[in-house]
Amino acid sequence: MRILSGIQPSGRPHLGNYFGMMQPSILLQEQGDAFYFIADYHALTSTHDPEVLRQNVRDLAIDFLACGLDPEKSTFWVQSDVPEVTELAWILSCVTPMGFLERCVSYKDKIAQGISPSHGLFAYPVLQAADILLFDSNVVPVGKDQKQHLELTRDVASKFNDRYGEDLLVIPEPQIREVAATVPGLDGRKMSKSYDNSIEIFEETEKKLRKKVMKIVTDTTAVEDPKDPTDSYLIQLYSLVATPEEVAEMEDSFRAGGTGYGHYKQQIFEGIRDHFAPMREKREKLVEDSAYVDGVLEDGARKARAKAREVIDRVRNAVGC
Ligand code: AQP
Repeated sequence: MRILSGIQPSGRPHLGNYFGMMQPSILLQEQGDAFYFIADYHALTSTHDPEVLRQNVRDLAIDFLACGLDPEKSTFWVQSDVPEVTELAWILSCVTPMGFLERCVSYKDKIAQGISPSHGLFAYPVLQAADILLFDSNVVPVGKDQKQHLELTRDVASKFNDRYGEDLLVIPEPQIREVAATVPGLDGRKMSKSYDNSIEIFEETEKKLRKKVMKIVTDTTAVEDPKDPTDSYLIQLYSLVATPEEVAEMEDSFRAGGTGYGHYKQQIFEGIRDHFAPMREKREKLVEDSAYVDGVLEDGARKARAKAREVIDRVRNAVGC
């Protein structure tokens, strides 16, 4: 089973990125042939400063390794080090009906946020399809926001196979974990780097982390009144870092009343701080060892490229190029 996923170096990773994609990817590296990459070509749609992009790529590589990505078990590379992906993206573009892309909500979302409507932003899901199909991927761990893009990938692969030959491209399955399908941000919308509502997994200081957690929106129920734990952002965030027993205790306390939201936020802050403490320690060591990080990415690119060549040769042969 090949597992594949990617993450954009468009800023520091947050709880949504971690619980939606990084943590499941790390867990899955025990169960199959794991392929993970840093999507720098994708980040070009929003990050236009080359120095910032380079720094983000390096930081994200360190973050992912600190969180438990094991280069002995996973192939880990930077997207642009395997340029065959852009070749496949073009070939797939030629089988992708415009209607598929016009339906994608993420493009409309980004435009609404004020990102300039480039062709890259519009065609982004085709590059994403190429990312996945270039490696014969079977399983793709992602957050719920990527569900539509995964469906598009499957549809594009089917179109390609219908036109050029059955079984040429492997049809992948998304894997979306219920508990972290959409991690809420400070304002209750999806946590996102571009909504300015995120809690980074490695906030600079404990004080900053606490301050952010204290900003999570809540309703105006008085301290003494019972509170509804259903659909509470606080419960959703706590579930990510607490045991089921601890979550049940918080839910009971909500229903009983007599405790203010500030108290729950303090528990969430401590849960996040403790969850990431060992990773933060590992990160500090990795920051000092850039030769190791470079070596991991170079090695990963070599392995990923060998697989990519196999698939691109098969595809070129099929289309007549
Ligand atoms: N809030 C979230 N809940 C669950 N999963 C999430 N992911 C992102 N936000 C949440 C998952 O993280 C993976 C990598 O995402 P990405 O950085 O490549 O792009 P994104 O989905 O667009 O994440 P952001 O933070 O919203 O980035 P910007 O603002 O740059 O667009 C994906 O698997 C995603 O599902």
